[in-house]
Amino acid sequence: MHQSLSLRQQVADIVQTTPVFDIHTHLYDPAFGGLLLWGLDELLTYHYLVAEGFRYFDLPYEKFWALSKTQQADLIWDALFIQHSPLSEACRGVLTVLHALGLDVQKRDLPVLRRHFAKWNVGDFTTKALELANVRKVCMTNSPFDDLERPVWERRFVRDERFTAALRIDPLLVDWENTAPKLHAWGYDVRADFSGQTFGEVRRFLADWTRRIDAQYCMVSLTPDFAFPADTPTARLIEHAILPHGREHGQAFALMIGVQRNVNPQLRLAGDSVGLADVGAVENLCAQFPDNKFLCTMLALENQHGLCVAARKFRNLHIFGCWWFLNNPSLIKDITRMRLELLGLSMTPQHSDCRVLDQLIYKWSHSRAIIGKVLARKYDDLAATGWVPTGAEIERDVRDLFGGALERFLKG
Ligand code: RAT
Ligand code: ZN
Repeated sequence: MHQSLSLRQQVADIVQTTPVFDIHTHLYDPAFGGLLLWGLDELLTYHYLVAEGFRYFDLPYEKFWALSKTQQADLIWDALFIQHSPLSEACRGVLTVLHALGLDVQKRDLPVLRRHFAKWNVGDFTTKALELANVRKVCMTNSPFDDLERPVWERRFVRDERFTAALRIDPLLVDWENTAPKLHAWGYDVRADFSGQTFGEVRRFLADWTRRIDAQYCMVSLTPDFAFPADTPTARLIEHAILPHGREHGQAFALMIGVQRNVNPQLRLAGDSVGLADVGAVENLCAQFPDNKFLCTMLALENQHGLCVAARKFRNLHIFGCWWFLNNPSLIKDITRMRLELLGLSMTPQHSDCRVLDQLIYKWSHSRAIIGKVLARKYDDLAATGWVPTGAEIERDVRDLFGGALERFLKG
């Protein structure tokens, strides 16, 4: 019993002190200026909280959107923190951040809390957030189709090495009709009907952007009805452009599957929902293209077991994260335990999906606590057989879970 208690403490300590590579976020290198969101009003207007706020607000959607960010934050604070206790995971996250920054949340004094943030500059705050979260590196989500982001890449800038890039290509795969003319305007000889040099030219576009941003992987989010093989522009582009590009550049393709976009457009960014996807599509990709590497996360809880089983069948598949509506303690616990039981350490249990820098602090503090407990139980089970892990073995394993296994997968 005594040994088991100290083993648990040892695992908890190692999980706390091992730095993380956060493999999917919506944060930006500070060189992107205003695109890197941070501070209290951004925290309060996170789209997870906007969705929760509207459960209580008694005002039309347009009225909310017409308000300034500060006014929106005021409304959310009042509805979700003052009028009701902030029990949801996204609400609790705001409090974890404030507490970690040494602020007194007990007074429930929003103006005082705001004044604290006014003292920071973005450079120092970036370092502070990364330190408090114990994150060594974050991967951004970088879209050449984003009109605010693209010019920054085109101008070029000195990279902050704590921020790596991922090439995000949703419009290319899910809106070919409107994207083909854009590529054409940018000098790529593509045709809407895929004739001529279209696939080669899409590959040239992918190669140009891979080089320009030094993309660690190429990524897309897809609806639950994603099918492969299929006679759709999405499937054709994947087969004839994305995957040949991936093989040529040794670049993995990350699929985030199961988001139903805009089920309530009036909620804007907060208006997406979830649907059950077909794990078979991912298995088909892995089987048909063994020389490609795939990363995958799925949004529906009901898909998690099937996805684990798929990863057991295909070593070119690395599964990651408890994405979005799954990023809740109860679900992280169950999903992580199941993944350890089915896949051992050959997966990445969590990414943060942060949109606001400060969120790194809570997302990793909350996830670390759960992953640590789940892992400690697993080592306890081993210890009961007489196989007691050494400190070095636990450190090695946690490094793998916190980005090391993924880095090896991407390089391999
Ligand atoms: O989690 C989120 O913030 C979502 O809005 C999405 O950005 C999702 O993570 C995605 O990458 O599509
Ligand atoms: Zn995301």
